[in-house]
Amino acid sequence: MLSTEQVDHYNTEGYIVVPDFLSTEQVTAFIDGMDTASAGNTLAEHDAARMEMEPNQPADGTQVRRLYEPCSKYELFGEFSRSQKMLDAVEALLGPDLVYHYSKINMKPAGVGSPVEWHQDLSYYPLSNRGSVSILFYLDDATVENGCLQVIPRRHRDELLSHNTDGFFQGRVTEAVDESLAVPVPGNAGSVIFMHAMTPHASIANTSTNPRRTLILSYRRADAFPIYAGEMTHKTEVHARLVRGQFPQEARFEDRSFPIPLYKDAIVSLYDLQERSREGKMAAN
Ligand SMILES: O=C(O)CCC(=O)C(=O)O
Repeated sequence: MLSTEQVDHYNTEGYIVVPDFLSTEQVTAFIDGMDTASAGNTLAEHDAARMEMEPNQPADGTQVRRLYEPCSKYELFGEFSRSQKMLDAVEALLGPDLVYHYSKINMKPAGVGSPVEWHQDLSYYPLSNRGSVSILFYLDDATVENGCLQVIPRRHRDELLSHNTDGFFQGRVTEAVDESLAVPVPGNAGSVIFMHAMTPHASIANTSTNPRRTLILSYRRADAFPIYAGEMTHKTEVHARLVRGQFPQEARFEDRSFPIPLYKDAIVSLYDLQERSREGKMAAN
């Protein structure tokens, strides 16, 4: 359970770190589960419905970049997403009626782990209100060197930063980010970051010799209904499910308006979208 001070910190700063949320045994079990899910896949031949590979490796390289939706595909993670400890912590932040939204595992392997550029999670999936939390569990010791999360505190109550160029969604902030305000969030394996879905965040490429594996889950208030944004809404809503409390009879609205992500081409992963954006492929022709 989170303390009142921790909840206050989350509300004020837009994030909170809790060390040792996971036991050593849980961390080991999650890493074993990830290894099993990844086994036998290579850049040239992998199950693209379940994972994305790091691009900068030989064709027979086995470095996975991301495992998709572990809490829906593997019972080890699914059970964790429904656990009382997990849901009690989320309830302390969002209230009693909770929807599980999505999960992923970002591997950030040593030497090749891709960067994640500044973005706010709600830019990807607009909701009727901002009651949405992204929860990052470090499964390795995360440091500045191996690409721990960085956040910009106290920015979650303002307007969404622009993620657009020429009206098209870029998957990353396209206006100037004052990086002097950025705070690195290191943590030991087993620690967790609860981050408001409007908190800008990023992480650098992992050029170190240590991996930085991170399990990420997201929940939202049950009265935070998705704003229909085309195919992306289907993609993210397919796994959404009520995990605690009551299904609401009303949607709660917070912002008078909210940007809708308009993709220039087919929907691709955050990494590919940000890379295409860097290369200028996401602007109008
Ligand atoms: O893995 C990271 O460092 C950041 C993760 C993230 O922001 C995302 O996957 O949306």
